[in-house]
Amino acid sequence: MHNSSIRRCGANPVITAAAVCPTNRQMRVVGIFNCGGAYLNGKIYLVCRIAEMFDPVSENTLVVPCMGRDGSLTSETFELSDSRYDFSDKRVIVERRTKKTVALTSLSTFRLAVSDDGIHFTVSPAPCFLPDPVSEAWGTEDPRVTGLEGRFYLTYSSVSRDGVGVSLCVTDDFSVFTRIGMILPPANKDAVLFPEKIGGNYYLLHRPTMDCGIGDSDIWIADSPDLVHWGNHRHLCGCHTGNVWEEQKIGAGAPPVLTDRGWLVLYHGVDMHDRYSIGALLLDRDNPSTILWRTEHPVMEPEMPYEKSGFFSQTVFPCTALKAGRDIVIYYGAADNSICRVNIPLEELLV
Ligand code: MAN
Repeated sequence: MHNSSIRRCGANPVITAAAVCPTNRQMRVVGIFNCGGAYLNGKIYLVCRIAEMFDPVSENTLVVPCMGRDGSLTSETFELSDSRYDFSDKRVIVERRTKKTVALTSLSTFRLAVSDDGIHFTVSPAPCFLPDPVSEAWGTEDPRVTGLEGRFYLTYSSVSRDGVGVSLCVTDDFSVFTRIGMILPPANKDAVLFPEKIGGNYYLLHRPTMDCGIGDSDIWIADSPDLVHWGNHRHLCGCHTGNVWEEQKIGAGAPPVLTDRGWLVLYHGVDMHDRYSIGALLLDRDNPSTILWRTEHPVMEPEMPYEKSGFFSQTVFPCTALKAGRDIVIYYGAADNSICRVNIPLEELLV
């Protein structure tokens, strides 16, 4: 695919933290990024991940937000000089002895952004729903929206000290969100639902995270009779293709889009330097566990300043792909900071 076919929106980033008011006075919005979206009644609705932090009380301390058991916002304080912890990754605090993440530096929740033209968005002043105080005590992340049987289903990461699992929620109008619950236990994320049943079953792509030394963090496929009970799990595609840009791990990005040639799936691929690029897969329409085609080179890489530098630099992270005439419109998180838009002609993408 030619780089010239990729038309990043001239107004990028289309949504920045400046457009978002904090959840409360103690918090500061540090980013609005990975977002799941859909068309409804001529508008585009994006459910966006926002990340908020506390301002530092002193140069030597880090105060991190999390949900308390009673559902209120609470905090934990770390001394930056405390040698038990590694603060080198801006996103997490890691205990050196156990190599475990003991806290996230920010708390993520979801905000709705609405637009008539897909470029100018209004962001709601309150969260779509608050994280569950137990299974989401460290926040909710990376929503994907699938329009299915006239409703909109949200798959997202539920994060707590017990791990990261995949939860499901449903809305009819992007106003009231009803939780269905955790559908895949930790460690799992990057789950996307197919927008229709195939052969009488619902289908899901997901990404078990491997850290036991066997296997890789790859894309898997599962099916279900009721959207809640998932089984028939199969490994779909792996990160060890010999392509350096996706060598560390991969994960489904946006929910699959049905094309004349099959299901188009945009995914993210991560290299050994934590650089996130976008790849694409084509799956058989009637048997989506069959891969018809996969990109060898990334469809898109971090190239613009707003993609190369941010809260987590060198990151383009797609969670929405919508058909718009001959184009696929992708909304993606740029450097864990802002939301950007790019148009790619479908014909070019499938070459
Ligand atoms: C993980 C997730 C994403 C995030 C990237 C880059 O894959 O937490 O939300 O965008 O890391 O930080």
